Amino acid sequence: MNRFDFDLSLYLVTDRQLSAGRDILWIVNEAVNGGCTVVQLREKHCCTREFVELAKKMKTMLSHFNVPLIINDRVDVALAADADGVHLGQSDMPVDIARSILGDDKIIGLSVENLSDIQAANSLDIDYIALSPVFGTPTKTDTNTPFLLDGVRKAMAQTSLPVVGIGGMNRATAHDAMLCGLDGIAVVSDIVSSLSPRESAESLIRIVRDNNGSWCQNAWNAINPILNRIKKHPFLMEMAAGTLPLHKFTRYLQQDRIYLSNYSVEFFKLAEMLPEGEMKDLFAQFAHDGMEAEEMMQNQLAQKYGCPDAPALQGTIDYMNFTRKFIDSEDLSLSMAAMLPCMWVYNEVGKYIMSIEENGRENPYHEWISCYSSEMMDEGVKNTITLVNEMAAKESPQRRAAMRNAFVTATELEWRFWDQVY
Ligand code: TZP
Ligand code: MG
Repeated sequence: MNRFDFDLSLYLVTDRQLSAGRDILWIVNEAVNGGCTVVQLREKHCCTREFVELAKKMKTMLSHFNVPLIINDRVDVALAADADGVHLGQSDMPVDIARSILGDDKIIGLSVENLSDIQAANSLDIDYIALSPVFGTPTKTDTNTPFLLDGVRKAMAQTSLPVVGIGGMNRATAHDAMLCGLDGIAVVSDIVSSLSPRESAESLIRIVRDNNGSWCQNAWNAINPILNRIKKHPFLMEMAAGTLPLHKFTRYLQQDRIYLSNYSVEFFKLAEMLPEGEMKDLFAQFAHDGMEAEEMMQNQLAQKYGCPDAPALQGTIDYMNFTRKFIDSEDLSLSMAAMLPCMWVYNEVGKYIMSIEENGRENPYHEWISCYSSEMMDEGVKNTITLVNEMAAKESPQRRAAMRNAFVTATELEWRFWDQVY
């Protein structure tokens, strides 16, 4: 079992009380045959000896399926049974201590109950987080305020860790929960109390697989709050209305010229890194055409409004350093994820402003708006999305989460880029 590559899609959490007197090993066996990808043994009342015995049997059984066994709360039991990891809550053993006891090869998962838990979790040596609870549930009543779907969406933008949702995850709710971008769902009652745990797991995994969305779709969902902030930024609103003071626009143009000269170099490096094939050709073509169109538009506007050279502002420097780090490390997937917002968000913003633009061609910033909303940009972004989705599909859930984080951070830097010149 590789700590950095396991599938969180359907995460079963056991519960003896809710199993209607049936053997837990039987339930788990059925559930795994039905498609569960992770099992957490959660025993709140049984004695340590029985817990260890059960964990050992379960570990043996699950190893035939290559499904990891996670032990709830008890680091000692996890070690005794050579389980694949532990799951800790906010009041369980601190993660750093658990890590020092378990070593570097075991999985550690952590329940997070709010956004500040997530912030804290981001700097811990853990492998996934569980949003707890997504919905209120009779299975566990001593929980914090539920995240609900909106909270899940927000949470997805706040972390580079893989994320499962727990609490009220079942065949009725899984669809909507997955569309919030979760990497998987953790389920108790809908499996363990089911007449057929196997059929229940089969239905659940189908819902998860059908709705786990493309990487790009999930990443796009995660930036939704930032994108809304960008669209409402006075710089862009005034640009759409044609009332943006010229000196603010030229300040932007100065920064964008600096940024673009760096971006175009990186863009071509990206194209070079791609494996030979149709996608590489399409991407290289877009790199060439896109950059040419942007440069032309910039020169046109610079001629019209003047644009003397200016030093780079901090937001420009930070953004350039952020993408450079990935490009220099030649990590193709992370580089793509970090470079994508610049084209995708601009294209989105271009189309949005075009739809609300006043005075059309009379708008002093019309060239800018039409450049980013052009069909060529649209097409290029679409092809890049396909390419990134193909790349992400080959990556582990952990790497996909890191890509999502790069994408979100780059989008935040986009916001700051506009904000710094306003
Ligand atoms: N942690 C947060 S909610 C919960 C746990 C263990 C129980 C989830 O149970 P169910 O039956 O899937 O809602
Ligand atoms: Mg606990």
